[in-house]
Amino acid sequence: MTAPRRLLLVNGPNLNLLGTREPQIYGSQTLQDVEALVASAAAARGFEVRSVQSNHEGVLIDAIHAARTDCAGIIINPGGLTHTSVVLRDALAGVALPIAEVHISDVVSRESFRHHSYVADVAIVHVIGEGVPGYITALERLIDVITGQAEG
Ligand code: CA2
Repeated sequence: MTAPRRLLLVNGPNLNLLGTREPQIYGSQTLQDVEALVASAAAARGFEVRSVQSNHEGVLIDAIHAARTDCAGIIINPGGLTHTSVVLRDALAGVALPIAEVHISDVVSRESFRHHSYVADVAIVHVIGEGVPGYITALERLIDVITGQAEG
């Protein structure tokens, strides 16, 4: 069976507020902008994107499980769950798909509670502190991994 040319884009809690507050940290683009940018960049590489954002951990986990059967990889900004959630990490590890972890802000230069990621070691791609364009960097690197074009 050929691999599906579909990716799952996951945005975690509070990322529905993008573009409404804290533009100095998260920029002025909205979640809708992010989803459209990612879909457009993916289309240029021949992939489609299913996007989900939720403020509820279980909804995110169900979406990750569903990707197992029809997606080739997952791009995820887990929001604050990055620093707290073993269950989200277990879901990502459990689907055995290549994962790209994205953070808009430079978490390592912020509060110490943002320095640890439960997701980092189950992700193959990490893009941190590049703002919203970081989602595109993550997408390109993930597709390179999926299509075997990643540098060794
Ligand atoms: O930098 C990132 O992308 C984060 O994943 C964003 C999370 C934060 O908890 C992580 O440490 C780093 C927070 C998402 C909240 O997004 C907002 C956007 C606009 C206004 C308010 C919150």
